[in-house]
Amino acid sequence: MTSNCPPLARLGFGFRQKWTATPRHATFLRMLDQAVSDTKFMRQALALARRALGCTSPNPMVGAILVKSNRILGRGWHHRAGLPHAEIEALRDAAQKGHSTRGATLYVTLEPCSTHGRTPPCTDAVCKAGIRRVVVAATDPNPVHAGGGLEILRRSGIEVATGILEWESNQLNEAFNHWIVHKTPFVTVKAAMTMDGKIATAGGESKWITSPASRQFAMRLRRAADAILVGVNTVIADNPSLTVRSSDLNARKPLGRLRIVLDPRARTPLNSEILTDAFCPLTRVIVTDAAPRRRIQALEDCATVVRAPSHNDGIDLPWLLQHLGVQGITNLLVEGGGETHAHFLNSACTHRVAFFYAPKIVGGRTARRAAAGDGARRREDFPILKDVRTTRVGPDLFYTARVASSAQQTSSQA
Ligand code: AOF
Ligand code: ZN
Repeated sequence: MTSNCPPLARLGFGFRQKWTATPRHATFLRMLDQAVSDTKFMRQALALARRALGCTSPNPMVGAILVKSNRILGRGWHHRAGLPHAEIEALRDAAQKGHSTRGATLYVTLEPCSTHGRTPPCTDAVCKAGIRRVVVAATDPNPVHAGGGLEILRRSGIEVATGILEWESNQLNEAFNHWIVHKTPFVTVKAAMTMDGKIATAGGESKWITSPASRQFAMRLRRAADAILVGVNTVIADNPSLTVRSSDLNARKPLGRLRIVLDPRARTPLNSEILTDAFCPLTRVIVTDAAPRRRIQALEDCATVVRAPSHNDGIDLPWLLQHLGVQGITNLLVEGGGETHAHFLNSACTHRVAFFYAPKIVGGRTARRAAAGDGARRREDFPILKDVRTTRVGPDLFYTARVASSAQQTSSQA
């Protein structure tokens, strides 16, 4: 076989000379060619999945593409829980365009479902459509599927390949993947701070530490979240609206998200944004037995009040996470202040941190810190971060990492 080694050429290697391949080389080239096009189409399927960012909860974001002879027949993505899954959307798209899917390859970012949920099993539709090959990025961690869909497809004679851009797919559905197994939300602690870890000046000024670019970037975190949580001191100090606003939404209205205030003694001011704006039906104030009854009654006129068990004068966070998980909250964004961050970080209730660092230094003893509280007393007690990623956002640094648990657990695992 004489060729220009097309897969390598597509990867950007410029082979000018003709190349004579043995049969083994030819097989290797075919495999390489397939790996390159699998990655290319899966990347496109992931881009489709991302279109529904913040819309599919408690379902995952999933994209699908149907391909025959290197030509795309149909595209689809899961728009919202209760609506058809990505594979069904792609099959419909192909049918609408008059394409036969017999013998086609399906690229899908998550293993096709195999049981009846809000919608029928996708494995049935894939088999009926005469698909020859299914390429999957990640298996579905949902215990009712978890590899079962792949097994059904294989038993029906369909060739199945898995693990193409698996990390990217798992990253996209990090919150769903946690919630579907643990039934509690995936918790991200987000803070915008100076290089010395201050979220406000000594005078309490917090607007604006980070750049407009970072604040826009942070809106994507809000958009991906099902609920945004703050402590009552943040409501008193900053009067935030906790809505999703975006420059690409331009003239469009802000989007509402569930807004949660940790307020053991029911101190949320009745004239605060979150109790008076158009989204107040989305506000939940979490109180404990320490809250005066009259304050609770006043809050109940504006929002939903949830009575939670207390722990060390605060809210029992594991209880709260279970309460939210039952309600289908898969992705919780904790946005301040320092005491609330510390509470989440020190009670092993945080899975990811998302920290924005502005190139500024406030200094001083009284400026508000990103993680306040008493701090860890022993080396074994502080949370350790792993899988660190950093990105420049305008003049700022965006730092995100998974919480690996406490130092003690991490060293004993090592
Ligand atoms: C797929 N493709 O696009 C999605 C899947 O209640 P249902 O019927 O919508 O099923 C929800 C479950 O299906 C969800 O928990 C997850 O395991 C899977 N999501 N599967 O084949 C899709 N969104
Ligand atoms: Zn499905």
